Amino acid sequence: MGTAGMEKADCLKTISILAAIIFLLLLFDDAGSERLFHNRDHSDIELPHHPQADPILSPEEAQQYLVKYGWVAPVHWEEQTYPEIPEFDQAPQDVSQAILEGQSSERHSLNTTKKVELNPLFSESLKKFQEANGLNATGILDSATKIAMNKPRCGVPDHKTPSKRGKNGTLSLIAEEKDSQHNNSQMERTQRQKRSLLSKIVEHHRRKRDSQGTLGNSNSLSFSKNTLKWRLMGEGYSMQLTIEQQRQILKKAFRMWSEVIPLQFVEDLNGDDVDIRVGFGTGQHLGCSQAFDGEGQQFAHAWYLGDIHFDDDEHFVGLSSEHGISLLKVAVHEIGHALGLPHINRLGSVMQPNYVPQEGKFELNWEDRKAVQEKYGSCDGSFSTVFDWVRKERTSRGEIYRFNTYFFKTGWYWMYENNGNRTRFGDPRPITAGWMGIPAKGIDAYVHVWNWNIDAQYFFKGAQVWRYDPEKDMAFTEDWRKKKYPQLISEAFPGVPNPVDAAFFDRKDRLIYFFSENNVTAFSIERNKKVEHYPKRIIDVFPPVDPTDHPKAYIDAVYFSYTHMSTYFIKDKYFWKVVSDQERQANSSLPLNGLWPKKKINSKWFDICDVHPSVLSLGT
Ligand SMILES: [Ca+2]
Ligand SMILES: [Ca+2]
Ligand SMILES: [Zn+2]
Ligand SMILES: [Zn+2]
Repeated sequence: MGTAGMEKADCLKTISILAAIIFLLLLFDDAGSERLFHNRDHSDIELPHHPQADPILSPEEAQQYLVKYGWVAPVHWEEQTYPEIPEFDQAPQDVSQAILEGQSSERHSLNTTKKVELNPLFSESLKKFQEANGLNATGILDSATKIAMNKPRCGVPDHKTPSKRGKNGTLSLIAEEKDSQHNNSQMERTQRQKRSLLSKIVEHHRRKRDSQGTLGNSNSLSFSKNTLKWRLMGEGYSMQLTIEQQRQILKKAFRMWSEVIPLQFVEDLNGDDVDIRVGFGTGQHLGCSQAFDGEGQQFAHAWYLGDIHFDDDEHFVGLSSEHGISLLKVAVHEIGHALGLPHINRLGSVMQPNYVPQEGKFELNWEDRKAVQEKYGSCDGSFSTVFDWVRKERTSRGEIYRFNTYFFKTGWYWMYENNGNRTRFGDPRPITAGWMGIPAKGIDAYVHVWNWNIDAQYFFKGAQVWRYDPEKDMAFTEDWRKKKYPQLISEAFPGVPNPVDAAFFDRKDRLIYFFSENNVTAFSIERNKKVEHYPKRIIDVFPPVDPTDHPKAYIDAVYFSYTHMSTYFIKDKYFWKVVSDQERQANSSLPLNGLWPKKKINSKWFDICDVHPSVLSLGT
């Protein structure tokens, strides 16, 4: 058969297939087209529904931007929680006008005519903006500056007057409420004239709501509590993600802050005393004084200890998506404002005013942590067991040892990354999630016996001891010597009293030291028996350098740190470092095994924070 014949055959085949398709389409007329329609992803028809933010192109528009975000003069942002709601549904131009009211008369006149005169400060404030954004500080509105101004950004001004709320970073709204009643006069005076009836109603409701939450129950419901309640408001759901997704992302965002400060957040679905209200909206939204601007530019805004709003004209995406704006990242940023943080113009900070797409895992960086800890302090907990977990790793260059420090407390544990001086993101986790076969909570002590011929890890609780198998990453039920676990401490370590408060293996004298109440018992691994003349008083074996400063009894944990090459005694929120050999060589008057005066645990190990039990399982 020639090529012509082939073509003819193919052609006939195609025609018959087409005919069959047409027949099928006719047959399933309605159902077919319906199905086709529903299978589309709708992205082409959904996009035009979102009004677009007006681009900033002219010097007048640039000036409005600079005024709005506080580059001309700091903005009284917190004081405008619910100020004047425009009676006409006007959008962003109105905002800068509202901001300018009560300020200098020349600036007040800016927006009264359509053609805006440029403020003499325009060029100066533009320079500041350019400098902060890493641009040439020319004071001229060039294209690079326009691009910077049109980037997605947070609606909270970059420069605002300091908030009067929550002095010293303590969340005391009772004090604040009282304070604002006394101190209200000045703020009230400036705001009174411009307050419309509608805004008065909103304000009234807010005050009522606040007083129910804080004053209503006298002192018991103060904001000085360390658990804050938040809610995704029913009238403010996003149209883009499922409600479940929205709540999960918000939970995770709140949890990220609670991992670094002694504050916990809990979602409250129906109580009256919610502290932080979260909602999505477009344009004029949720009774808010600040209108959103359509798709682009402003994506959200928030108030200190108040509300958080997201612009639902933005394309928000969930946890795993690469396109659009990550709701998690924006939520973490806005919660930062709700906690009182300003913008931080540093690469890597979550408090940068502009949205930076996320590459890889997203965490609070050092600046974010330090900034929020300046307000709320650092976490200082006590721990039941602390140890370095050393594991062997086979690499192409041979065997190496890696270690991290673990802090156990009740049923939770944190892994501490000594290199970064911080806990792992997503901690604490339940003990059961990381350590198989040992008790789920209340571990008394851990010992790593590590010698030229022994390498064994033990966990202690009550009268029993578990041996852990690092190869299988679970507790032995029977080790290679056919010993069954858990064992009684009295059988595994004859002569050692139980329960133990703490224990550690000293690699120099190859003895395990077991601590119980005010006594310590040394145990020889090689001879498998208690060292003679023990137990002794802890204070005699580990004497204080300063006689007035010693933990004496009921030690929480003792551990040797490979990072610091030192042994530490830990009790309550303090640690005592054991005098090292080098220190004794330099100063012979120091006692052998002496304990230096105590220091706070959180002065050496940072950000070991509790999170609320309701979000414990969210850790990744
Ligand atoms: Ca927007
Ligand atoms: Ca302990
Ligand atoms: Zn912001
Ligand atoms: Zn709003």
